[in-house]
Amino acid sequence: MEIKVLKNVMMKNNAIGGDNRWRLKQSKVFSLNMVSSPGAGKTTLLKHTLGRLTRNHKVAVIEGDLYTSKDALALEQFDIPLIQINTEGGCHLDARMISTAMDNIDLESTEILFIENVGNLVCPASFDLGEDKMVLLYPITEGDDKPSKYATMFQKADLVIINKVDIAPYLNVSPEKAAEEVRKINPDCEILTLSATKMETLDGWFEWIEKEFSLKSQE
Ligand SMILES: Nc1nc2c(ncn2[C@@H]2O[C@H](COP(=O)(O)OP(=O)(O)OP(=O)(O)O)[C@@H](O)[C@H]2O)c(=O)[nH]1
Ligand SMILES: [Mg+2]
Repeated sequence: MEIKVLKNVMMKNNAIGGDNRWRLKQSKVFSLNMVSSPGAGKTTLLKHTLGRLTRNHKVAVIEGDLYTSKDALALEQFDIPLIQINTEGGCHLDARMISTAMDNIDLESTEILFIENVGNLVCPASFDLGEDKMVLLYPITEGDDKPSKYATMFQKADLVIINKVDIAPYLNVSPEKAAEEVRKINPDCEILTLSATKMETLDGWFEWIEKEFSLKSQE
């Protein structure tokens, strides 16, 4: 009985996720769902990313958080559409929340939409939001053995960003080993290694966004 209820919830979410994807495609918006465990560096990376991308792209952001608006406030300096969703304890964003947020964004005037999901390495994997790409931030500070332990999230990711590599020398962890572990779980995803706090390490990330944005524009 419980399994049936859960199935219904997932089916409904996936249907709305499909609608979201169609709306985004109609408006030629390239969308990214940024997922990770808490504190992995999503907002830090977004801040640097907006600093660069808003020079030549029309960007919008949907911020997901349990209770606060801290992450949205961290991005307030940018003159962009910025929607905060509070899940009030919910461990993930769902497609309906994104649909409602999208109602408040002029999609025709948007090229790239970033969605920062709630910090959680399990639940967001099951909820399609309608995004084009799922980007998983994997901070090396959590250890280089996490991909097999949280396999679903790693399997679903289109891009895995191994973050906080500046701290790796101080811990008993290896970014190379972490990348090997990611490959074992998801041989097809792209992998980048960087420090979200260091602008000089972000070129590969910016190139990946431009490449994927350009592919989306040609669809
Ligand atoms: N040393 C170092 N610190 C980092 C790096 N990236 C993020 N941090 C720090 O990690 C902490 C958490 O970063 P956030 O950007 O808030 O992480 P988040 O994923 O948005 O966190 P939640 O939204 O709470 O899940 C902050 O103190 C950042 O300065 C990095 O590459 N290197
Ligand atoms: Mg954040």
